[in-house]
Amino acid sequence: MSLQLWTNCRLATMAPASAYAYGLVEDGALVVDGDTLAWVGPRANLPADLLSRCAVVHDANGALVTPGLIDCHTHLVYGGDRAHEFELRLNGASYEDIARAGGGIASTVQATRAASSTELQYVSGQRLRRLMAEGVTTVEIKSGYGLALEHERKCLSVARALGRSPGVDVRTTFLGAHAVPPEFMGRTDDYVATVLQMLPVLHAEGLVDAVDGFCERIAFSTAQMQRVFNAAQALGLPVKLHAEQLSDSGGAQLAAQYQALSCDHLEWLSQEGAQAMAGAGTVAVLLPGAFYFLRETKLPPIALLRQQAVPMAISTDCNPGSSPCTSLLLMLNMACTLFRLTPEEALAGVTRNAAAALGLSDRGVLATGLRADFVLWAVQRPAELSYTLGNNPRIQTIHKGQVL
Ligand code: DI6
Ligand code: FE
Repeated sequence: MSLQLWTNCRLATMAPASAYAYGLVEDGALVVDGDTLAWVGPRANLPADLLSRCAVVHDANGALVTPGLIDCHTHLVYGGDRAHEFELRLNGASYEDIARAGGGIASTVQATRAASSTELQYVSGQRLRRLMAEGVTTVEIKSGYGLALEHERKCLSVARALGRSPGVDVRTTFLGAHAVPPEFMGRTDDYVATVLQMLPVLHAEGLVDAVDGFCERIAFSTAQMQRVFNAAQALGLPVKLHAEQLSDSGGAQLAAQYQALSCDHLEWLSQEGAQAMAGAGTVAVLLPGAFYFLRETKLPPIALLRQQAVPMAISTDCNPGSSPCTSLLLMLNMACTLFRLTPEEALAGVTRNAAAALGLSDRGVLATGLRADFVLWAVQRPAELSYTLGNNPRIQTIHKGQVL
């Protein structure tokens, strides 16, 4: 079988055990067999028999090559927008005030319910293409703006349909426990019972890869999330949690009891929460776009996460209310400037650790046997990807061995 060779590359492999920052291989080469990396290393070490089987040779001209970027936390399927609430906030209302007054997530639920699949697919596809333009090859998409069976199904089906577009993989997450819809106002436990009914139906239709919830005083309590997690566990589905975003609810400890793939946001994470996450191997997904857009001042406890060796991922949180953002490169910059991550931690956060946050062990690192998802960048140093704002140095994306 014929192979493809990429040569004359600087490889930021992101290999965890490398002696070099970013797992860097100067003057590297990659051999691709179908959709898989058949060999990764210094060009000088490329075995001659492998080289002789390479029918196609791509000269990268010294470009930096990273794993395909992974945006591991998005809500990108939604209708409408929340520009008006942005104005209200600039006139003094808080995000929580607006949510309590029936706006916020509820207003996007109304617009999403009113939108057809075709309309949702069009607007969401545009958002997805903006992420892909910056080298994203895997995206997680949550439901959570339908909040009723037919509308959650519509959103998850749109996410699955987007995942059939060339050049990208989509992982779907059921976020029925995102907010209490208007028809259940004041009856949160009844709505949780409805979530428990929706989950097995949507799972049986092949629409759910993981289950998430919003554990917060304006959303669901730990006791309510426990009911949702029990239902997920019964179906063998992994869980995630929006935890400690606006207050410390102890959501991280609960999620860790269920071996959650990730806890996300975490501005108010406690020492006990971080320890529980470390013990369970749960990834901390940090969302600097939401921190920025809501003008939060409480920083996620980065030193604590480092001390507990909790892996950190970075994501856009693409959503209309708290992070209307479709630039993962901008999130790299904000992770460094706002959260003081190093550029190497930030890049690991959108590659290796983002893969772990989705439970995917076949990508996120450039290594033999893993998926041939990678990006060529016109930069000298990997830190340039975090350093600039509004610059897109992507040259080429390769997804499953196919040049886009
Ligand atoms: N936390 C968030 O930041 C988003 N969802 C969540 O649970 C915000 C969603 C929205 O405001 O529409
Ligand atoms: Fe979110």
